[in-house]
Amino acid sequence: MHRVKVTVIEEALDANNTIATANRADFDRHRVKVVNFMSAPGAGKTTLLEQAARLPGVRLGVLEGDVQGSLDADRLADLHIPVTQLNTAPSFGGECHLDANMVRSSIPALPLDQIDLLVVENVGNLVCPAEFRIGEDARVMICSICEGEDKPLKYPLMFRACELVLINKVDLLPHLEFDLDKLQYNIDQVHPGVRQIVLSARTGEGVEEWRQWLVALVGRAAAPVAA
Ligand SMILES: Nc1nc2c(ncn2[C@@H]2O[C@H](COP(=O)(O)OP(=O)(O)OP(=O)(O)O)[C@@H](O)[C@H]2O)c(=O)[nH]1
Ligand SMILES: [Mg+2]
Repeated sequence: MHRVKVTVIEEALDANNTIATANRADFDRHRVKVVNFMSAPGAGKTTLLEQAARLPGVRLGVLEGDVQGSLDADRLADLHIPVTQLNTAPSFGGECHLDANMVRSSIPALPLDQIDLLVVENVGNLVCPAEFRIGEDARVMICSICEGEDKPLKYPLMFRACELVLINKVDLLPHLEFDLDKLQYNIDQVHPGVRQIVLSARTGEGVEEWRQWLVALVGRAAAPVAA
């Protein structure tokens, strides 16, 4: 019985990967690089996308994933970022993450010929989004210092799944009992050597490094889709 359960989960993830590969083929055909942008709710995803509104030589588009509503999409549209809303309720049962099929359903609405970089803001959640590939070139997460130094140890998959970890809200360090070195050590424990950028969307500290990382991604040679 237990074995059947495991098989079903594996088949579901295989099916997701097959659709992710089809998504990636569509993105590659349009020469659009894709970032899967993940974090716990409120870590600063939309705020850091607002900071990426005008990247030199890069036309940014955003696919905004939320359970419901368009609050974040409205913020980005105010900055003239082309943004497409993807709500998981009601079409996808109010899921707490985006998967490849949900992203596939949005592709006809994306202006792929008018952008170079698509950032998919995933639903705020530190667990499930990391389990589903969507056809991205890179996965990036934010850990804000309000969440505690222990989060890499408690939610390791997200930290392992990403090639870049943004440590946000460091402007709040003087007001919190928070050990930044300990967080960085814990991140390195679960994902040795992963790139980390310490920043504050509030003060702008470190934000230029984040912007440059996005610009460099667009110039990166296409890599095969990871399984
Ligand atoms: N002090 C401080 N506040 C920040 C910083 N970055 C974001 N915030 C605030 O944190 C709150 C949440 O930021 P959002 O960008 O909406 O977070 P999010 O990850 O997009 O949230 P969801 O989409 O709901 O998961 C807002 O009130 C932001 O103004 C920062 O660097 N410092
Ligand atoms: Mg947001």
